[in-house]
Amino acid sequence: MNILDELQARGLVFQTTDEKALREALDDGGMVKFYIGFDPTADSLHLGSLVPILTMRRLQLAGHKPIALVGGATGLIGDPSFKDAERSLQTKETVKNWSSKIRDQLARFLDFENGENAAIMANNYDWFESLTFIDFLRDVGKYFTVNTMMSKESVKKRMETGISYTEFAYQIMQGYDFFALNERYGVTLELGGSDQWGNMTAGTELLRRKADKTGHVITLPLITDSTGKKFGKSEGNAVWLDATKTSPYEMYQFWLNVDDADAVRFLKLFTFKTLDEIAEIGKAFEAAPHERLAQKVLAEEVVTLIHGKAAFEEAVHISELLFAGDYKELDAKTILTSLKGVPSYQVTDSDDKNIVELLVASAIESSKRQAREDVTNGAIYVNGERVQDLDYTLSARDQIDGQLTVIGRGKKKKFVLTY
Ligand code: 545
Repeated sequence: MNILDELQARGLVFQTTDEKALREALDDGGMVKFYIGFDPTADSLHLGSLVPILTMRRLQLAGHKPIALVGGATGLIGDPSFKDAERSLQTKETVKNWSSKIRDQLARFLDFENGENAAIMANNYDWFESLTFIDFLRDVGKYFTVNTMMSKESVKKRMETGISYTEFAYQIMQGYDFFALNERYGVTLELGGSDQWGNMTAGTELLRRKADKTGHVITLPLITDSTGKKFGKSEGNAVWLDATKTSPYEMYQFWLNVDDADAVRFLKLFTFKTLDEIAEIGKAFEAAPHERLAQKVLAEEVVTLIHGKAAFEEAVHISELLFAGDYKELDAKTILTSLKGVPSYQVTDSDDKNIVELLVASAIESSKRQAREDVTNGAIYVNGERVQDLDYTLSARDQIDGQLTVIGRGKKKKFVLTY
């Protein structure tokens, strides 16, 4: 199976330029140099970038040469693709800072050392920095008609609400990158999400007109879940690749909680398990969906890929401690993430710290009588440990990281006291 068939079989191909030509290029035994661009619009990549990143790796494993491009210049301008409104400009300093963070993240997924097809890191600031406005308009702008530029989806959508000349020009910049990377490294293929089609074909057009060369494009589908929702958010927040923004434990939980209807499809998109292996997993999963085998494999594969084996094992360990209610072994941040949405009560200095009084003050119990009964019966847990003494007084040693105490009522109900 060649790489294009493999990508198609995994559901990774949305659209391509002339498929026959693309196939020939990828099949003729030679190495194809290809690129994907990432604009530094934040200080970290998130799950939305993962399919493109892993696809780069798949192509590299198949012998082709990846160029990971950080948009140090395009990040200063702002891609209007699939944005309803004009982006606000970041300072040059911020973009520079974010560029280096994105570069470091990308570097972890590709092999930059071994063999002829070792990956290359590039930044389009390198060629845009010295390109003057006059040269840009004369040597690049001449190849684009405003008519074609206006027909691109990214621009058309904004015709009613407005688009600045700055964002309007974005597609030419991305188009010029394809040309520049072709000149520098012989790049002949660009990949990107389906939102990037217009920008990418600006590049193949420029290559054809300015250099009489053929460039190819593959777009990847934008991932949605089975309910049609945009994928990659957990409770409305992006799932970041940076462990300080989304902990490996949170990411692990994200994958464990994937819908049954999505799990096998996601194995094809997000893991390096072979299609045969995935078919096997799929069979076992269908026979016993409640065991969540597909989600477990997904969580293990992706968390290990992004954060490493040790972090994956730690995430499993944390999950087990949380499941057992063993809060003493955990830190406050992890507990708070796992107990999002659980009712909480801010304890003040004037609160009586006796267990019965606190259960009532925090509204965990509706009356002292009920509170006493639950304590005596052994239904009340402080940080996972049963407290049956009606005179128990909460003190500093019950505060995890000086920040919180988890109160359990029965096996299931949880409350958080904060300080
Ligand atoms: C710039 C110059 C080029 C080629 C591409 C670009 C970037 C491109 C773009 N891409 C998106 C992006 O998102 C920010 C991620 C970092 C926080 O805007 N114009 O930079 C996404 N891209 C990956 C996929 C995408 C796309 O990085 O292409 O479709 C998401 O799946 O939205 O010469």
